Amino acid sequence: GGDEILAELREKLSPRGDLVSPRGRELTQAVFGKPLTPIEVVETICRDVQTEGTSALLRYTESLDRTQLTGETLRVPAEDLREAHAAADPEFLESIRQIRDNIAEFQSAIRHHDVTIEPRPGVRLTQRYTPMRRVGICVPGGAAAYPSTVLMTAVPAQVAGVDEIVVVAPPTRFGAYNQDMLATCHELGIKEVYRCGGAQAVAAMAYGCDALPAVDKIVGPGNLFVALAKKHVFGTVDIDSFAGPSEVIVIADSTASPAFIAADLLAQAEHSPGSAILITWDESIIDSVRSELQSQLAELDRSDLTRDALADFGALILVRDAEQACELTDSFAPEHLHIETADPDNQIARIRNSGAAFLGHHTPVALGDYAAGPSHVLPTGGTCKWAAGLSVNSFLRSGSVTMFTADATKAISEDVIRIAEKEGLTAHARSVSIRTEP
Ligand code: HSO
Ligand code: ZN
Repeated sequence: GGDEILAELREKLSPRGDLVSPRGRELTQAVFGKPLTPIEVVETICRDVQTEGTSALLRYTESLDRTQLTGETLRVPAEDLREAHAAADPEFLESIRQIRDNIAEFQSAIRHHDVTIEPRPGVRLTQRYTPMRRVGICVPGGAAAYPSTVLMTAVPAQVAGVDEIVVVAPPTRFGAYNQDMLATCHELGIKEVYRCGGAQAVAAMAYGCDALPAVDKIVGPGNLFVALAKKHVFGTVDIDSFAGPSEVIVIADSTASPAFIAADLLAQAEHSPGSAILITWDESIIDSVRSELQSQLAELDRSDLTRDALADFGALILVRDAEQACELTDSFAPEHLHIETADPDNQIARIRNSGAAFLGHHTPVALGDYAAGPSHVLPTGGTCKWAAGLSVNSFLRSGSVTMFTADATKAISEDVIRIAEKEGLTAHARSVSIRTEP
């Protein structure tokens, strides 16, 4: 049944921080002198960066990322950012500006605004939202360059009004040396870009060091080590959601195009690892999608990686009806949900859990990945049951503001004093009665 297939996929998709892989054994032996689990690696790195600061950050950048840097060369010089921007394809920059505007328009519209009520005369209660001062963005740089991730994280932070935005990317050609990524940073006015990644970059941003002052919140995707490090430093700083391998569930009926569906599944699998699941109640769709997958795979640049990801993390699931498709989807709680049916509004209304939903035959997830407006940094692994995707509101901290007049304090004083006395906190009671007793 669909339940078992999805449960098995969830299991396979959950990265294990407590196991030593054969490759991990070799690597950790070389760097740490003994085999360590990813969790132990992250704890060691975070502790060292917290106690030793910049020197530990540089040491791990050398031993893990094979790049020798100093306190000065860690940060990308302003002229490198300028040059990357000057050398960039003007059409690429035009697209970056257009997308920035799309993101900013949506994020401004959904920004929380202060709410004030006057529930009784003389009582003013406010919930106010103020931007965080300084935030750090992790940009991945392992398997591919992601200028889109800079847009999808930095623009919401800018709309929130964050004062200082820091970008860290590993010192690789897909990371901090990627000209498209640097040009994007410059276009957005980001001046602080550091050549470091992994747990050491997260630890540096959380605890701060001479070369990289601490931030208040760390966001953005990364590999297992980045994810575990963010979890480790949570509490010292805030973090966004836990991001593991990317996922999509496509729900389709007989009105869907098998060629479109196959293209959508392949786009997700291309992330490699990426999980692509089709759920349909139309048996013929399954066969035609399967053959479309075969023919389209051959045309792709990353066809080997994509084929492997499909084999490991893909599924074509036949269900009884739309009802069952919605139930299965809801319990899986996918990062991305694409409903390719005649009446997608009907199905989305019956699904509580999805990180980002895309409706209809003409709304591929890639629109959201690159340009629509909502951020593509989304909760994976079923965590959208309680976590939201990144947005402008992720960069606002909030607090309450209360003000009472003398009369209003008098009016509420009896209740306060009664409860304070129950708690045995007579000083609390007195701080009210001193104002109300003649
Ligand atoms: N689908 C990814 C985002 C992305 N896709 C970046 C292409 N580039 C996670 O939502
Ligand atoms: Zn994507």
